[in-house]
Amino acid sequence: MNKRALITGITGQDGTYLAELLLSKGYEVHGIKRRSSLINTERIDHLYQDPHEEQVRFTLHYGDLTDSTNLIRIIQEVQPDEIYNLGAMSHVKVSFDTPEYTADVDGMGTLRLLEAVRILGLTHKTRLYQASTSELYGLVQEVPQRETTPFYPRSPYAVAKLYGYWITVNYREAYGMYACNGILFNHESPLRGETFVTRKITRAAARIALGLQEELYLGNLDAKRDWGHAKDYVEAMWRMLQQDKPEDYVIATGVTTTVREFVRLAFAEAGIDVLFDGEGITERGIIIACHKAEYQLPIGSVVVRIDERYFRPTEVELLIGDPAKAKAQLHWEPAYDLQALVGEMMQADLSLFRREAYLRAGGHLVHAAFAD
Ligand code: NDP
Ligand code: GDR
Repeated sequence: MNKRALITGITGQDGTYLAELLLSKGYEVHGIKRRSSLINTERIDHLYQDPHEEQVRFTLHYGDLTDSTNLIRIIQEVQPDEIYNLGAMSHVKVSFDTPEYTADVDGMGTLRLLEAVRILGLTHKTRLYQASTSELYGLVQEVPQRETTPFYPRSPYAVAKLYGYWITVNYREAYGMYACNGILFNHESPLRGETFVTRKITRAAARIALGLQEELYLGNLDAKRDWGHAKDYVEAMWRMLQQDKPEDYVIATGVTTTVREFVRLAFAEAGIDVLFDGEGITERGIIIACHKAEYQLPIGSVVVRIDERYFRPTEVELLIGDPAKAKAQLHWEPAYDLQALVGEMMQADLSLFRREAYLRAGGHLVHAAFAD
């Protein structure tokens, strides 16, 4: 019999790559999607299977991590071998605006899932993966950060995820559940949400190169992140649930890069060389060369400006992970380095916005794509 997996957050970046991976391994995949006024399944539409066909291996259920009766019903119906809890209000800056909701979904939501498994008597059948995060490390205590590094969360998001982390450990210890935390460092891809910094940058670099936009507004350019590719990271999630014994693992590349450097790399992929003038809060990124951009931009044009709105009340300045445990025990190795990641994201956004440029040139499009 094929294994059966249930994924919360299946409509997100990681949910999509994980569903693809599990389907390729022969799993029957069930996902929880939220009801929304507009269709929110764009990332997974290519996986859709008509429920009227025979041997359907991909099924979506309406649900929400704030609704425990819904979770209990779905888990009872699906009887999953594995649950991947990827659903979350995942934007750190937005969590300062919606702290209570974030705690409910990211913290209590994890508890609701674990309790559902326990209430249904599935603690010895169902394995659970919890999407923990490098944001738990917050204010730097030790570098590189590893499984034993103390946590010091710096946002409502990270505090909610801290609860999710410990309640997962507690259910493992109290009830003998196979439950693991993946402490994943930032991972990106062409499917990354448009308001996370990497995708915001690659979208803007592509649009500026194509003459669709003039400037990009960012916050803290000095923040350092350990960026990997989501495709590599979902492989690690799966491996964590295939071991003899449940444990928690750091998943990272071990390389850290500033936001400023990510901007340079992305624009360079579009043929635009950018120099920053280094004036702190008024810092600007200026074009110093424009070789292969499709729209010729004058040398000296300002393409990056700082907007204080994008700074966080408390920031996580430096993240760099040590994935030694995952490499040794899970035999996990990332296939992508940063250059390959930026290259793939830029190619995807350039081809996406070439379509917009074409429609605009023909007078068929009047409004711009918006991502703040
Ligand atoms: P996304 O923001 O792309 O996806 C989040 C998913 O959660 C979406 O499917 C979203 O649904 C769903 N969701 C949001 N609120 C609820 C809710 N109340 N009930 C049920 N589902 C909900 O995140 P990623 O794919 O990037 O991340 C996956 C998980 O991993 C998240 O938990 C995130 O916090 C965590 N994480 C991510 C890292 C990263 O760098 N990407 C690093 C470390 C941890 P909808 O599409 O309807 O909005
Ligand atoms: P992060 O990702 O907060 O690390 O959380 P994000 O891409 O939002 O920020 C990374 C860094 O870039 C700085 N920054 C900006 N960020 C955004 N979003 N927009 C800007 O304009 C901007 N300018 C500078 C930020 O201050 C920050 O330092 C992500 C999410 O996926 C979480 O769910 C996950 O847990 C962590 O990664 C690991």
